[in-house]
Parts: sequence; structure tokens; C-alpha cells
Amino acid sequence: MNGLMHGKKVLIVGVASPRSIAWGIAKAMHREGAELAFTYQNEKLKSRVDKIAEECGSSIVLPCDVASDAQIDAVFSAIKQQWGVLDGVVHAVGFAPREQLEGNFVDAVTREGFAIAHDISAYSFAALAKGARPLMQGRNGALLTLSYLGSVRAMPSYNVMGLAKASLEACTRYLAQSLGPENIRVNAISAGPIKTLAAAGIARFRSMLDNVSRVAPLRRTISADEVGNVAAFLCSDYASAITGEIVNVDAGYNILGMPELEE
Ligand code: NAD
Ligand code: 0WE
Repeated sequence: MNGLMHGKKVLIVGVASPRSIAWGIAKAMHREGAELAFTYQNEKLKSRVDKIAEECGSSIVLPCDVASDAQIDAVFSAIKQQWGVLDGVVHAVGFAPREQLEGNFVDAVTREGFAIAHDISAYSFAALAKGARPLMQGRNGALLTLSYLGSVRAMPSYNVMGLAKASLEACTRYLAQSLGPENIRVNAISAGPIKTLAAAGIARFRSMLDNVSRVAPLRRTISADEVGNVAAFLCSDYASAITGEIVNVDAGYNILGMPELEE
């Protein structure tokens, strides 16, 4: 068994369903020879994550609501006990209260909505980095997070999540600067829209996907498996000189100034 990530031990945070981007990443990393551990946000999601972990031959499945320092600490204590070391962490978590993602930004934004979005979607990446750091010493460690174009462009309805993703991308750079001397790399993938649970119930999500299919240079949307392949590369030693980077995996959508007019 030889793969891009042969023998690497990776913690995956953010699996909620078989559509999750984190699940596409886990499958790619497993295929490339990584050993995986998983967390689940709450008891409602536990059985799903158990099932998905089993498919990757993983027996480490731990509770972790990233709003809780105690739960984050417990995750890394358990990893320390079971593995002793860690090579990678995948952070695929984002949340804002639902009302934040509807309508006009100025109407929707509140102090509390802002705080929650930034806490769960951006601070949590730094919190996981703090926990992982001691277990990654003397190895080729890699941290990876998931962002979206709404961090750098104003998008309808994405609202305060766009601010939180901007913070997450800055966090990626600051973590890269902070942990680079310990040979821990930190990168983000900015993914195009994918129909996951996090997209369910978002008004006009279907028309966003249709728009991407019409105008993106590749004339299609992307899959979680395609994000997974890039994630496996970024967390592998083939990416040993890449850190602090935001890699777009979006069929080219972000490069456009103006879409080509349809005939
Ligand atoms: P998803 O719903 O499958 O995953 C989101 C995950 O966040 C879930 O596993 C959920 O349990 C977790 N989460 C939310 N609050 C949490 C908390 N307090 N503690 C622990 N976990 C919590 O959806 P997804 O689309 O796979 O999202 C994964 C990441 O990808 C998110 O950061 C999202 O912003 C990002 N992203 C998604 C898209 C898209 O179109 N789906 C595009 C670009 C980036
Ligand atoms: O990051 C995201 C979505 C993250 C998200 C989703 C939800 C739905 C459930 C954060 N918080 C919540 N809160 C909930 O209660 N994406 C990149 C997907 C997404 O969401 C959008 C998008 C896109 C793309 C919202 C509006 C406009 C575009």
C-alpha cells in the first residue's frame, strides 16, 4: 500500500453526512494511505460519523463541539493516548445563525450573529491548531481548512459568513507564520458551491449552482471528491513548500471579471 499520504495520522473535523466536503477529503486521504480519526458535533450526528469512520477503517470517533474548549482539549488528549502523535488536521466547520444568511447584509447582521459566526467558523481553526501543535513536533505536520469566495468578494446572502471566512483566511496566514518554524504547514481550500447539509435550505442555492455551470471556465460545478484530491495533496509531503496559501478549487469561477455572454 503506497499512497500520497502513506502512514500519516490525520484528524478530520466536520463530517455530518455522506455529502460533507470532509467526507470527500476523508475518502481521498484514506485511499492515499492515511490513518484517520473523526469527530462529530453532537449525539444526533454520532451514528452517521461512526458509519463513515468504519468505511475508512477508523476506530477513533470523538465528540467535539468546537464552541467548547473542554471538548477540544478532550479530543487531543484522546489522540495523544491512542496515537501519541499527529500529522494532519482537517477543519471543515462553518456556522452562522440561519437568519444571518438571509436577505440584506446590513438588515441581517447583529453583534451576536457576528460573534457566533467568527467563533465557530474562524477561531475554531486556531483552537484546533493550538491543540494539535504539541502532537505535531518533529514531523511534517499540515493543517487544512475550507473557505469560500465570499471572503474576498461581496456575495448576496452570504453576509456575515463572508467576514468570518475573511478572518479564517487571515488565520491561515497567521498560523502559517506562527507554526512554520516547527515545520507545520497551514493552508486553505476555497471551494466552489456544493450541495451539502450546509447548503440545504439556502435560498436560491440551486440557481447559484446553475450559474457556476454556465459561466465557470470549466462549465460545471465541482464535487467533494475533487476537493478531497487537492486536500490530500496539500497535506502530503509533495506540498512541502506550500504554506499560508488559499487554493481555489472552483472550476475557475473566481478568475472571471465578467462571464462570457451566452448565445
Ligand atoms: P456540512 O454541513 O457537511 O459540514 C459542516 C460541518 O460543520 C458539519 O459537520 C457540522 O457538524 C460542523 N459544525 C457546525 N457547527 C459546529 C460546531 N459548533 N462544532 C463542531 N462542528 C460544527 O457542509 P460542508 O459544505 O461540507 O461544509 C464544510 C466546510 O466547507 C465549511 O467550512 C463550509 O463553510 C465550507 N465550504 C462549503 C461550500 C459549499 O458550497 N458546501 C463551499 C465552500 C466552502
Ligand atoms: O459556508 C457555507 C455555508 C455555511 C453555513 C451554512 C449554514 C446553514 C444552516 C453557515 N451557517 C449555516 N447556518 C445554518 O443554520 N457555504 C460556502 C455554502 C453557502 O452558503 C451560502 C452560500 C453558499 C455558497 C449562503 C448564502 C449564499 C451562498
